[in-house]
Amino acid sequence: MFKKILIANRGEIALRVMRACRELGIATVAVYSDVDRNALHVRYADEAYLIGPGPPLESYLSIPKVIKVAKAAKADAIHPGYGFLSENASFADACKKARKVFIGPPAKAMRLLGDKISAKRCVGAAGVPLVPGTDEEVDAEAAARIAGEIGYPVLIKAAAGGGGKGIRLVSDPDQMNDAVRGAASEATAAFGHGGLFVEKYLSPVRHVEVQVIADRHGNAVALGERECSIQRRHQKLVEESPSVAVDDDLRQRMLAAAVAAAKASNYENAGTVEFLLDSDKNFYFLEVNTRLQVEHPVTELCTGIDLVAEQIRVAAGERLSFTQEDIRPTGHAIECRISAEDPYNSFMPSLGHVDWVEEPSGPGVRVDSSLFSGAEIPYHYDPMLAKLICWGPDRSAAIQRMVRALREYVVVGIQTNVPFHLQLLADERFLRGEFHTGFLEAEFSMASPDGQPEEQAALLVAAVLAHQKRRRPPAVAAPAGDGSAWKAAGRERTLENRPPRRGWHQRTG
Ligand code: MV4
Repeated sequence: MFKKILIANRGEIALRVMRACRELGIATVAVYSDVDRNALHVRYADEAYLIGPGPPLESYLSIPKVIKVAKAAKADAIHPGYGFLSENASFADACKKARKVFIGPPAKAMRLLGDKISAKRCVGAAGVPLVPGTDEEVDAEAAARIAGEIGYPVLIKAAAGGGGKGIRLVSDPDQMNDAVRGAASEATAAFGHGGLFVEKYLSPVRHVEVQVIADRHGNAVALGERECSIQRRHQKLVEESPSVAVDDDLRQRMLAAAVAAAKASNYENAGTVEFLLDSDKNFYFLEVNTRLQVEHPVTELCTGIDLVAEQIRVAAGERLSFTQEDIRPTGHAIECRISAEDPYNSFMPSLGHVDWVEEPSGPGVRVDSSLFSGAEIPYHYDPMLAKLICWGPDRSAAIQRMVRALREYVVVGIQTNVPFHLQLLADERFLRGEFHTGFLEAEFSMASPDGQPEEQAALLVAAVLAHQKRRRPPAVAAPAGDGSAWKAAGRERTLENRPPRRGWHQRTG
C-alpha cells in the first residue's frame, strides 16, 4: 500500500481524499495557490506546498509544478480529485514517467473515452444502446445527410466535448452550416480539436448515471445509479439515488450496460457511465466520466462503500473488496450542492469574506465542506463550497431530513444557494419525481425572498424592499460565548419577558 499520497486539488474534495488517506494510515501532501494559503485542505494535510498564484493554469493545472512537488515530497501516488487535471491523460502519463501512481484509470482508457466518438464506437460494439446518429466524425455535408435520415432536430456535438461545450441544436437544414461552424470553432478553442458528430436530439430526457469501479484483475462492479437531471446550464445542483424513474428491471439492464462499457474500455478505478433516459424508459449511452465525481457521496451513503478508499486500494493493485452480488443499495440519498451564488440574482457568484459558518449535522446528515468562519472565497475557482448529503430509509424521509438540515445552515457574509434548495424541495413536481434535464430552466422559477412569485408585478415594491433588506450586510452573529450578543440582539427570553402568543419553539428570526 502507498505510504504517502499527493492530492492535486483544493476545496472539499481535497479534504475528502485526505480523510480517506488518514483512515488508511497514508500520509498526505497538499498543494495550494497564493489565494488558498489559509484554506482548510492546507491545514488538514501532513505537508503542504505553495505551487503558484491563484489562476489555475499557474498552480493546480500546472503538470510540472505538481510533479515537482510529488518528487520532492517523495509521494508514492497522486489523487487528482475532480476537475483540474483529473481527466488529463497527459498528466496520467507524466505521473507514470515520474514513477508516481495516478489514482485513476490508465491513460489509454482516458484517451479512448475522452474522445466521445471513439467512446461511442467502443461502448456500442459491446452492445450498449447509443443515441441514433453517427459514431464517425462529420463535416456539414455529412451532418445534413445524416440529419435527413434520422430526422430533425439533431445535436451537433464536439468529439472532445463534454459538459455542454461545443454543442449546437439544429432544428432544420437551414441552420446546419452555421451550427457546424460554431460548434467546430468553439471546440477548437476549448479543447484544441474541432471534430464533430451528430445525434438525434432527445427531449424530454433524464440524466441518469451509473457509478462503476474496476480493479486491474478484470473485476468491474456497478454501484447503482444516480439521478442528475436537476441542473442549470450544465451545472448539477441536486443529485439523488436511486432514480424515481428506474425500476428493478431497468436498473439491472443499465448496470449491466455500465459494466459492459467498463470492460470494453479496459477500465480501471472509479468511473461514471452517463445515460439519457427517455419517458418510455429507453436508455442511451452518452459518455464516461473518467474521474471521481462531485456526487459520489450519494452512492456511498446507499452502498456503504468508501469510494475513495476503494480507488486507492485498486490503484495500489489490490482486488476489489466486494463483488456485484455483495452490492445491496439501501434507502435513499440526496445531495444538495452548496455554492457561493445568489439565487435571487441569477445565481451570480458571491465572493469574499465568510464572517460566520454553522453547518448542519445530526442523524443521516453528511457535510463535505471547505467552509469555515473567516474563509475567503476566491474568484479563480468553482463557487461550490460544500455538499450537504442526506440519507433516509426512503425518498420522502431523505427529503424531509434535507429540509431540516438546510434550515440549520448558517453562512454569514456571502450569499449562498440554500434558499434555492429549500424552494426546490418544496416543489410539487420535484416531490412527485416528475422532472427532466430541462425542468429548472423551463418550469421552475425562483420566488422572491419573502416567498412571493417574482413575476407578480403587483408585488414589485415589496420585492424591491425585500431585496434592499437582503443587501444590507447582516449583523455578525459571532457569539461572545457569554450570551451577551444574544441578549444585545433582544432575543433573550425568560418566562417573565416571554412575548404573548408566541410559542417557545417559534422561530424568532
Ligand atoms: C443530449 C441531449 C439530448 N439528446 N444528446 C448535454 C451535455 C452533454 N454531456 C450531453 N448533453 C445532452 N445530450 C442527445 N442526443 C440532451 C443533453 C442535455 C443534458 C444532458 C445531461 C445533463 C443535462 C443536460 C442538459 C441539457 C441537455
